[in-house]
Amino acid sequence: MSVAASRVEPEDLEKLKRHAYRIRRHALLMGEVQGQGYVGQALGVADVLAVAYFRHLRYRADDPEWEERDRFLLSIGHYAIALYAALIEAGIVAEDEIENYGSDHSILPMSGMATYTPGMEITGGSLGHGLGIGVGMALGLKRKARDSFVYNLLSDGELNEGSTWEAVASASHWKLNNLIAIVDVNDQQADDKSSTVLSYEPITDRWAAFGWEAWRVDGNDLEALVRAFDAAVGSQSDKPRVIICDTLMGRGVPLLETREKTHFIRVDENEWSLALAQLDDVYGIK
Ligand SMILES: Cc1ncc(C[n+]2csc(CCOP(=O)(O)OP(=O)(O)O)c2C)c(N)n1
Ligand SMILES: [Mg+2]
Repeated sequence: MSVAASRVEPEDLEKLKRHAYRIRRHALLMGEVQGQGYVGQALGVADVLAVAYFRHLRYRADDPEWEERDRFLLSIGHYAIALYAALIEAGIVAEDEIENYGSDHSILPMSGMATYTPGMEITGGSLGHGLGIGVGMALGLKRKARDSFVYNLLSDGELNEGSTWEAVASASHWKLNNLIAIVDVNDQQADDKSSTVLSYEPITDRWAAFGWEAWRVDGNDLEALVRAFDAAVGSQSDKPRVIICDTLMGRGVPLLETREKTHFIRVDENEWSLALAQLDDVYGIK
């Protein structure tokens, strides 16, 4: 679908850029606590999360269960570090929780769990269930005549799951125009490149054939993301919406962008400060 129409103000982009930088920084600081983790994914989706949390999502930082909030479902439990970084940036989780990341009794466990963390709507470690839960939530909200949106961030690996496609079919059947799927296409999964394990192209046409409005953008281009999100949220159609985001794992930290096999990374102790310095460099921060 075309996304050319909406105008993006330069000051809005600057604001989003700052949030995306800080989301990346929070994620690196959490990664450093454990010395390893799904940091590449967090850096990859930081721009997507910045646009979601700082342009569109309705929430109250001091009342994460506010009934009229939009729901953001993370089905990829291993991406929790990415969502924590956004929740910290949004003021839903306190910044000083960073130092407890992944430790026993922390509210920030390495895999996302709804009962542990404010703002974490679902427990998502078993892949392929987020969109199905999203369908149920979106249907429920419609039946209660609420105007909240349900977002689900899912991964290209989750497109291998039959349950995802059942949810895709159900969403258009029920005309869930309050459901917005966001697919992180980083062409990576645990064992290999996603496109090698099971090809997913033509990805936009596949979703469209199931009755979704579909946009595909460079998921590390804030302006393109803003246009796609604005179009998806603003559409008047009765269809569910999907924004397919091509992202680069490790984005913003050159030493991690170029690392082989980035699904789960270990970073040497002395490399964390280098990674933070590279991030500052990329953003022109002294
Ligand atoms: C149902 C299920 N099968 C397998 C796994 C093991 N697993 C954890 S992460 C992962 C990779 C999934 O692909 P993707 O989310 O695209 O990986 P990434 O982009 O983070 O490398 C797998 C297979 C799981 N958590 N749940
Ligand atoms: Mg992937």
